[in-house]
Order: sequence, then structure tokens, then C-alpha cells
Amino acid sequence: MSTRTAVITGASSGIGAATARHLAAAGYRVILTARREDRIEALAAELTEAGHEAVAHALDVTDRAAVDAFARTVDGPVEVLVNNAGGALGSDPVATADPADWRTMYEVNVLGTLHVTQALLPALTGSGDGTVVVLSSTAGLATYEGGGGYVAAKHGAHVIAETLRLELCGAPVRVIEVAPGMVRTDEFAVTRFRGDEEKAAAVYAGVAEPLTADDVADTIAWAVTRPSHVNIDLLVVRPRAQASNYKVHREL
Ligand code: 8X3
Repeated sequence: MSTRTAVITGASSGIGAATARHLAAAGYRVILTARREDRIEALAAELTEAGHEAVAHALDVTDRAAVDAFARTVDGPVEVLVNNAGGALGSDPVATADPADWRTMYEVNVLGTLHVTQALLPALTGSGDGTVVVLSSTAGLATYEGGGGYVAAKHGAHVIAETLRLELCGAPVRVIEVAPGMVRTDEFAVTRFRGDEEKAAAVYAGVAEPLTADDVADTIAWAVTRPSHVNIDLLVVRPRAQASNYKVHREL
């Protein structure tokens, strides 16, 4: 079987890095992209050392010219694109939130996904069997106080997946949305709370087993490796202790 290629954005840490590991193990040549070149170079070296095919390409998905230049470097067809780059900034109510935070979140979660998807769509279609994965969030399906700009941005990512699936119906490209709930990663909550480790830790306080990046990556790899006529439209993945954004079992 010829080599199949998967491009993963935000592959420097968390769900992106874990997804790169899972897809490499599933036999894909993985192209890792993220802003932090040292991290993706290290991961590519680790995967190569383990006998997989992996390359790194530094990329800021909000920079359209850089995304287009990256797409030109991608050799041949692309079977899988995982739009993972994203994140939250702040937890302020709508009344007082900083519009700059909202703009940043829209840029990375929505426009970043748009840029990379547009740039790689010819290579995905050209593969004859392409898959676009959009990492949204349970914040893309429901809202909560203080979720504000993140909830708005993730609803945007959700809508990209829904719309693209309609528009590509008949083309050889699936669109899969994975919407994780509470996932404990090294960076998500710390970034949201601007480096405040205490606030970040409080998100997971008393929750026996929040999801890990590996749990979500496993889910993504499962959805991607279904037979190509099977389109997993939307997977909502939460830890057992979380029944909704509001209902979290904590043992304190
Ligand atoms: C992360 C889930 O609950 O912090 O995408 O919005 S939540």
C-alpha cells in the first residue's frame, strides 16, 4: 500500500502531539505543524527514530500566506487533515471580556481551520479518499457563563464542519468533527487563565479522571481509520465524571 499522508496542526503538545503519535502508529506519514518548531522537530525525530515517517513544518495557522506557502511544500496527495490548533483565552463574562481575546480565539479556532482546510482541499480531494477532522469542543455545541469568546469560536468551528460536509457531499472527502469535553492537557487551562496554575488546576479539582490527550487522539484515530465510506459526523467525548458542561462529579 502506498504511503498515506496526515497533516496535523497544533502538533507541538496536547491532543495534536498525541494524534500525531496515533496516526504514525496507524501507518500514516505525519506532517507536524505548529508555531513552536523545536517541539515539532523533537516529536518528528522521536517518531522517525521509532521507525515512522514524520516531518515537521513550523506554521502559524492564522497567517494565510504562510499556510499557502506550506501547502505548496506538501508533496502529492493528503489523505488526512486534522485541524487541531486552537485554544481558549480568558473566562470573562460577555459584559467585560476583552474584544482582543475574542479576535485571537476567532483567528486561531475558526480562521486557522478555514485557512488550512482551504489550502489543502485540492490535495485532499486529489487523494481520492480524503478526511478532514475538525477538533471543536463541547463548547461548540452548548454554552456556559464565562465561556464567551471561546464558546463563540468553537461554535464557528462546529459550523465549518457542518457546512463543509454539506458542500463536499459527492466529493471523496469525509468531514469528521470531534468535540471533547473536559480534557486535562499541559497547556489548555493554563493558557486560558494566562499562566495562573492555581486557576487552571481548579478546573479539574476532584475529578478522578479527566480525559487525557491520548484518549482524544485514540478517538480521532478510530474515526479516521473507519472504512472510507463511513463518515463519523460528530463524536462528543467526555470523561465519565462529566455529564454536561455543568454537571461534573467532583470528590473534594
Ligand atoms: C474545552 C472544553 O468545557 O473548557 O474545549 O469549554 S470547555
